[in-house]
Amino acid sequence: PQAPNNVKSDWTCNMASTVEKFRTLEKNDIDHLLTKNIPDVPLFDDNEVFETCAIISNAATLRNSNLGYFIDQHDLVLRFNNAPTKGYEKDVGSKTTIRILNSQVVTKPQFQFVSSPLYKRLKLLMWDPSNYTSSINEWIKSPEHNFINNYISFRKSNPKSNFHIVHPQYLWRLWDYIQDHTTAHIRRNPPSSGFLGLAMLLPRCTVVNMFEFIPSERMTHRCHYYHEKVDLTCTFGIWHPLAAEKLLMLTANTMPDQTVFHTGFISIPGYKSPIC
Ligand code: NCC
Repeated sequence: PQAPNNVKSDWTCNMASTVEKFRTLEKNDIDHLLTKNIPDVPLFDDNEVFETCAIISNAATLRNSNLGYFIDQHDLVLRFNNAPTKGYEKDVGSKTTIRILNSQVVTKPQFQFVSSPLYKRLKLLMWDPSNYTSSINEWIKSPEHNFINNYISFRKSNPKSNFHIVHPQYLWRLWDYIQDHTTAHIRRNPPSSGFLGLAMLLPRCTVVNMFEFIPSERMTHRCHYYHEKVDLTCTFGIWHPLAAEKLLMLTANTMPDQTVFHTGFISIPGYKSPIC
């Protein structure tokens, strides 16, 4: 993958200067067993930067894309939730540097979070939504999904794991950013894991390639590349402001239509790009 060097993207550079700095929960944010179990090391060291980053959506349009080899060439690969690579390598690759998990995946028994090999030997970042105006104290008393016991069990059985939690108020600063840059009124629900991934990586990557966030010609009514379930809301959103997120992503894209709609990825210059 190549980093674009001659295209100006006002949107990305604007986001760099206006969105609040990516923020995870820290030990001293609140005195609680949860924060005591947060790793001493940060999710990324300040000097941990990457030339090329790939964000792999869970979209069904990845099936038969043949993008696996190209995805694995990136310096960092971000995946979401319980999306598998085994058996899908040809289309989605096999490398995973980091996974972003929503709190359902950490909490619900069906995901077997604490025991599954899917969540070992990589960086992990999870998020759970608070109310727009909630304090940390209010949120931690009644999270949307009660992930706290599983977080602590996982950390105790994998003490070397680099597993952080998004500061819940950061999610709302990202939501503010989306609403401020969208003409339509969007529902007050946090951004999807995909948009969070973009905001997390823009400061660390020269270029961020995002796979099947803008649906390609392989468009289908199915939800995920690893499942047969039909659900168009996975692609266009019902709870998350997905359509607004995708339009912002497309605005920042530097790739030609052939790449976006035929090959299946967009490319967004990161803050490390010389153009910002
Ligand atoms: O589906 P999900 O999303 O895990 O997908 C991860 C990210 O990929 C992008 N995506 C996904 C499917 C699709 N057809 N098009 C896409 O563009 C989105 O950017 C999405 O964020 C999530 O964001 O965490 C989400 O998680 C699922 C679900 O909890 C997990 O897959 C675990 O089963 C949510 N679905 C439900 O709760 C039913 C989804 O709303 C958001």
